[in-house]
Amino acid sequence: MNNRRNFLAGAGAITTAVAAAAVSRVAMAALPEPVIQTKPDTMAPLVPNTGRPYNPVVTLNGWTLPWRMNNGVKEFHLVAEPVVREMSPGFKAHLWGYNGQSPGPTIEVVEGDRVRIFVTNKLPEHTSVHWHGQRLPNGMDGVTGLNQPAIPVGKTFVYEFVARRPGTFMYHPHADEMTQMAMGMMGFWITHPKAKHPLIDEVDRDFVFLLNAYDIDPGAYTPKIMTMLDFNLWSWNSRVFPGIDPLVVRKNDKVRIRMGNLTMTNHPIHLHGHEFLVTGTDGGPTPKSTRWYEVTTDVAVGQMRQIEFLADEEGDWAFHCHKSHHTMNAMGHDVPTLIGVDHRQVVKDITNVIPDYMVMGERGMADMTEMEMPLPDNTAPMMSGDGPFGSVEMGGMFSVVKVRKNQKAGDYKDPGWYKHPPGEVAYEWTGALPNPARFAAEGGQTMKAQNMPMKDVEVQVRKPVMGGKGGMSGMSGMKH
Ligand SMILES: [Cu+2]
Repeated sequence: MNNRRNFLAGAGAITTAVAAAAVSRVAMAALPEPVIQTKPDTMAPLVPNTGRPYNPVVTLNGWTLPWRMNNGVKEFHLVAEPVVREMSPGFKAHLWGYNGQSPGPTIEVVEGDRVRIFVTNKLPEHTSVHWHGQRLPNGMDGVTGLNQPAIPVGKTFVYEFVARRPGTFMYHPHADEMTQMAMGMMGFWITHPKAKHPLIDEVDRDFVFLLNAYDIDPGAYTPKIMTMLDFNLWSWNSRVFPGIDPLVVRKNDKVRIRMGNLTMTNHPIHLHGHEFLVTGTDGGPTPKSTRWYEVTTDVAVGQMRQIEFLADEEGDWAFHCHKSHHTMNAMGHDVPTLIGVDHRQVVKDITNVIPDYMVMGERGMADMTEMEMPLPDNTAPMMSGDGPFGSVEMGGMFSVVKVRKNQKAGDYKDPGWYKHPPGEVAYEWTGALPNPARFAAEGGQTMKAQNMPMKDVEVQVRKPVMGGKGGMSGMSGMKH
C-alpha cells in the first residue's frame, strides 16, 4: 500500500487553463485541481474528512478520487486522457483512462449528496461520461447526441446531480463507446447509504474492481479495438495475474466485494473456502428473500454484483473467474493443439522469426510455465505466478483472498504466504498401491447405438509430423 498523496501538481495548471475557456457558469478559478495517480498499486481507503462519514471502499489496484466541498456540493474533477497502465510487472499497455490510470478512480459519495463532476477531455477525440445505473436528470445521463453534445477535445463539461439511491455504479463514455471502452475508459462509483439501511450491512472490508478485457498482441502496447470476442487479456481493473493484488482480510471480518463487468462476455466469479451471498446488483440491495449461498456468481455484461461473506477460514483462498481461458494471459489464437508433439526446440527457433508464436505443450499446458520459452518484449506470460509450492499456472482474472487471524483491523498489507498447521497440507502417499479395480464392461449407455464403426479407430485429430527420434535434428534427447 502506498500513500495516495503522489499526484502531479503540474498537471493541474495545464488542465485549469484549458478548462477555463469552456466553463463559464462555474467560477473559473473554482475548477478543482485534478488529482492524478501514476501508480497501479492498491491505495489505502480514502477516509472522508468532509460530509457524512462512511466506511470507505478499497479499489483493487486502484484508488478513490479526492473531492472538494464547495458550499455543500462535492466537487470532483475527472480528466479523460491517454495513460500508460502497467497491467502486470514488466508489461505496460497504452490505454485511455481518467486521471492517469485505467480504470479511472473510484468515486465515493453518500446518498443525498449533491455532486458536481468536472470532466476535462484530453483525449484525441470527443467523449462524454455516462453514470451507469444512477437516478439523475435526463440531461446528465451522458449519452452523446441524445442527452448532450459531445465534450470536444480540450474542453471541460460539468455534470451535476444528487446521488439519490445507495448502491454500486459504474461510469464510462457514451461516445465512440466501442473504441473508448476497449481502450480502458471506465470507473466505479459507490453511493453509501446515509443511515442504517435494512438491506445494507456494515462490513469490515469493502473491495471493488471492474472486470475488463483487452486484445493486445504480444510485444505491442495498444489494444486492438475492433476485437469483439477474441480478447487475450482478461483483467481486473486493467491488471492481469500475477499483477493483481491479493484481497487481504482479517479472520472473522465481514467482507464485501463489488464487481462490475464491462467486458464483452460474462464471468462466473468463484471464491474458494467460503460461501457468499449476492447482496446487491446495479439495481440496489437485493431483497433478503432472494439471497442464497453460492461459491460462484455469474456477472453478465454491463452488470454489477456485490457479494458478502464471513472470512472465518484462515488461508490463501483462490478467487477467480471460472472460465479457464480467462485465467490465462496473452496467447496467440491461431495455435493448433499439439499434445503429443515435442516441439520445444522448434518453438525456440520459430520465435526468432515470429515473435508471438506460441503452441500448446505436448503433454498439456503445464509445460508452458517451465519451458522458459522466450517471450517477446512487453507481454505477460500465459500462465505464471510463483506460489509457495511452485507455479500456480494462472494468469488473467485470478487473485487470492488472504485470511489471517493476526492481520490488524484496517491493515491491507500483504502478509505473505499462509503457514499451514502441521498435517493440513495434501501430501504424497508412499505406501503400497494396489491395482485399481476397473469396471469390466465398456460403454454403459441409456440406449443401444444403432450404427457402430466397422472396427475400432484411434482418433488422432492432428498427427505428429516429425517421425521418431531421427526425423528432426535437435528434437531427440531434449528435456526441460
Ligand atoms: Cu471470465
